[in-house]
Amino acid sequence: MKFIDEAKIEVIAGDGGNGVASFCREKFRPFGGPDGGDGGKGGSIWAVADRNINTLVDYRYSKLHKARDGENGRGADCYGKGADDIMLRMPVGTLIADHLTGEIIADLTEHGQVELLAKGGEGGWGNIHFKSSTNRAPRQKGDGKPGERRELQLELKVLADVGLLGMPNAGKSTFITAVSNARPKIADYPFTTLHPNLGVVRVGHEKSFVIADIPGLIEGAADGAGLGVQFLRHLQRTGLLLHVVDLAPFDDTVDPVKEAKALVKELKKYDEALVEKPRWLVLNKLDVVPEDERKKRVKDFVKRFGWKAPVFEISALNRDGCEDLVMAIYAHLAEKKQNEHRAEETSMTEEARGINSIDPDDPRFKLME
Ligand SMILES: Nc1nc2c(ncn2[C@@H]2O[C@H](COP(=O)(O)OP(=O)(O)OP(=O)(O)O)[C@@H](O)[C@H]2O)c(=O)[nH]1
Ligand SMILES: [Mg+2]
Repeated sequence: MKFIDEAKIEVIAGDGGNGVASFCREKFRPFGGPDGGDGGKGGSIWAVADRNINTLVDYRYSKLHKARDGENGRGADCYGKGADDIMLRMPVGTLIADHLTGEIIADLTEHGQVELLAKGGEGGWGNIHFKSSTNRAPRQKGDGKPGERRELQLELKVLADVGLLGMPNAGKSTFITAVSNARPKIADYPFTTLHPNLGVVRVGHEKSFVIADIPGLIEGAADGAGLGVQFLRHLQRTGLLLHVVDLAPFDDTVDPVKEAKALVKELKKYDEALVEKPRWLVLNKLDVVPEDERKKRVKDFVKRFGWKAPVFEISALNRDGCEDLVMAIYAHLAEKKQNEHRAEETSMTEEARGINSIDPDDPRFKLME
């Protein structure tokens, strides 16, 4: 499932500093001549593609990016200081367009790619540049040029990193609402969610991931019961599944362990590869369980379900435990990504060094020894 993550930002490059008209006024140098320096250049704004950034969510928080103006020139041949450029780090895959004209300004396809978004204004000339044989005392000076200013539309096609699995009413949509920008419908009847929703979860500055909420599954789903398993295909490219379980069902004839086992069975029937994916257990609605019963209920569940891997206890409604879960997810995804990069880099350097192509029986190597 592809989903467009987008943000609108405004970039304002710095204006160039003004040049000055000034004359040398030193004792014993009565006609010292022009000595007005140039203005410094205004700061430019650039986009840099960075594979460590996953979404555009940070740009929804900071929309205006303004570089500083260059300093004005001064007398005594002093040039104004240029302002620093601003580098905006964006995910690889970001498409940057001019918001007003729709013109594509940049397509960030590779890690490290740098593109100019708004050019800083040039500084104006000081009067030293206007000196000529006919005009020894020029009073002209140039004003700094204004920096470019643009409204930009950023777009990124994202895939979900994490998928939510669970019976109807388990609280999947409540959870995605608690932790992300998605606002799906939530209600106390089954099959409230009829189509998948994606949400961007922001963990911190430049730290985010995407989570998918899909309709609930019930026993027999693989054979078409309920809404069927058609939506499971959206989870095939996610790196982690969260199995959300309602630990305090309203109807006390419902056994959460039986339901959880039924769900795993449907998952297996649909696709063994999904079952092999990292899957964490998320026990929800803990707020409804009396405090002195919680430990026992969780322990019983885990034992009867036969679960060893990570278990999280949360209340999606009042957000208890949600932050810890989100941090753990981010750490898991970041580690996975780092391992992938490491593997990629190792194979690239080996290729560059020709390691894979060295044949120890090659007579040339024997000669070199
Ligand atoms: N007390 C309590 N209620 C919760 C919690 N999480 C969800 N609920 C309630 O459970 C009901 C179902 O929540 P949803 O988030 O719609 O469940 P869902 O898993 O998305 O359900 P479907 O979309 O039908 O598959 C709603 O009435 C929620 O308010 C929780 O942590 N505590
Ligand atoms: Mg739902």
